[in-house]
Amino acid sequence: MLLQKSEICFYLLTDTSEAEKLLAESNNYLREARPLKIAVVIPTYNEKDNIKKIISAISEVLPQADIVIVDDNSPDGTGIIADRLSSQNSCIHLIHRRGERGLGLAYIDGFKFVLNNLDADYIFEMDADFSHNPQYLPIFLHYIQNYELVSGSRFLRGVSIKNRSLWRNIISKTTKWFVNVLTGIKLTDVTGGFKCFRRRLLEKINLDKIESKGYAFQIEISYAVRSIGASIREIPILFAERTAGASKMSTRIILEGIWLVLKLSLQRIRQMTKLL
Ligand SMILES: Nc1nc2c(ncn2[C@@H]2O[C@H](COP(=O)(O)OP(=O)(O)O)[C@@H](O)[C@H]2O)c(=O)[nH]1
Ligand SMILES: [Mg+2]
Repeated sequence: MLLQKSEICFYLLTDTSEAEKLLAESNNYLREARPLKIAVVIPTYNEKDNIKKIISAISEVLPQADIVIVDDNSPDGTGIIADRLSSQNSCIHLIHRRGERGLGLAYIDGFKFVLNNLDADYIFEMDADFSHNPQYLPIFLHYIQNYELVSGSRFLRGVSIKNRSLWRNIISKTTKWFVNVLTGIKLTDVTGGFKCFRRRLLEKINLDKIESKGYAFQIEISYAVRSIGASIREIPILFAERTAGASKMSTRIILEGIWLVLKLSLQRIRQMTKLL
């Protein structure tokens, strides 16, 4: 896959106008979003300064939403705060994970919980740190009516990331390009974590087969969705770097991502040669 001319133009340009336009538009879909049955799954690790605020912000937009917090026994007491909130509101659910921690492991437990215990038709994944603005939820729900997955993208028509250095954008965009070439996922944001799934799509994915424990989960689930041939719509989102707490990105997480991409590309080559 060669870089197209327009892609080169927009490769590093920060352009938040499309994402901001969508954010403003999202409010128009509030009325159609409110009767829908939805669940929002949020993995947390040391988010004591964000947890209460993010739950309130989601409930303000969509008061009917079930919110599933999947906490990995956070040392800062995030789980204790979430416990208190869930005892006061039956829409807030808390999964206390024990043992090995990881964003991927948390999402798998969260999705299984929703499928087994809640009647949500639309299931979101999003971060606790306000990098994903809950005001976007109605517009995701608008688009999901015609697709099986709606994925928020930071790299659709320019880079819509606030407060991030140029070099991090270079690394992110280059990584995404390689992942797409090697795995054939073909999304502008393969590691994005703001997504809305139709329930039927999540039911079709064999969650027990997903092996990524960390952030590589986002690539692996995107690959699984593509393999099923599900319909995907990407929409531009404004991604703001967190202002409270710290990122949990680590070398181990990056290495797991590289290993996964190599594995998926081999798998893809094997499938392609079988077809010949
Ligand atoms: N349960 C759980 N959540 C995690 C873990 N690592 C990160 N998270 C959560 O995943 C979301 C994204 O993580 P973050 O550190 O902000 O990633 P970044 O935005 O890429 O720097 C946040 O809500 C984190 O609290 C983990 O090991 N376990
Ligand atoms: Mg973050």
